[in-house]
Amino acid sequence: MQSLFDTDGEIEALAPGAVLLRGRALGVDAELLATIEAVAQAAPFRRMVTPGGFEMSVAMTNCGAAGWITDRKSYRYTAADPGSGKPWPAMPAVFLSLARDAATAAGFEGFVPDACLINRYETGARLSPHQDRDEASYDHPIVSVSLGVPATFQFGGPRRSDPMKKAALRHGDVVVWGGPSRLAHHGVLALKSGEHPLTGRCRFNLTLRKAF
Ligand code: MD3
Ligand code: FE
Repeated sequence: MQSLFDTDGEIEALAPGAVLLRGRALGVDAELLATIEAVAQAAPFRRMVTPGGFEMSVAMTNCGAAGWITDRKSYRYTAADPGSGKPWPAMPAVFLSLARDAATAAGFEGFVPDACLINRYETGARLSPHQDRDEASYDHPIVSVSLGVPATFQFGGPRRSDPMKKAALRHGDVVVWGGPSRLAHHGVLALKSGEHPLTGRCRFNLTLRKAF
């Protein structure tokens, strides 16, 4: 049902090359969450350590041919889960088709991600501003899907000193970042206490990329 006040279905340009597709994942939200649970059974969520020695507040796992990790050595993509030595779980078809459809809607045709980082935020978890620079090429967009408790996202430009804007990312929102926005600095403010019927007190974010 559509009310005057909801914004689901709207398409908003956040910046050149950055497109917010409000509520785009709502039709498959339960399927995405069940799939996250299945991935996490094979490759559990864990809080990784940065090269600087800090434990991240966001818990992470991956699926697809490539998975993003950090440890004392570096930030990088690996074909295997360092926790188990086994390949990351395969990229689920529902992730692949959502990413491709969203990229097409944003003007990036033919996007085929090989990596999906799954972030799990509990109350207080945050991601400080950074660039996504560990991929082999920056010619492909990145698709992100938000599920559960809403978060405030911040994004700037290619320079750390560029001013940052804020946007609320709610359950079902999809953002596509490509072209001139591909190397924008971005982060997520500390998750506020909240509850969502499908995720409890958590927020999940899928980040679909072409890494290799
Ligand atoms: C802007 N994740 O995992 S997704 C990350 O909500 C990450 O968990 C955030 O940043 C999250 O690296 C934000 C939105 C996003 C993803 C990639 C981008 C924004 C981006 C790449 C370039 C510019
Ligand atoms: Fe990022």
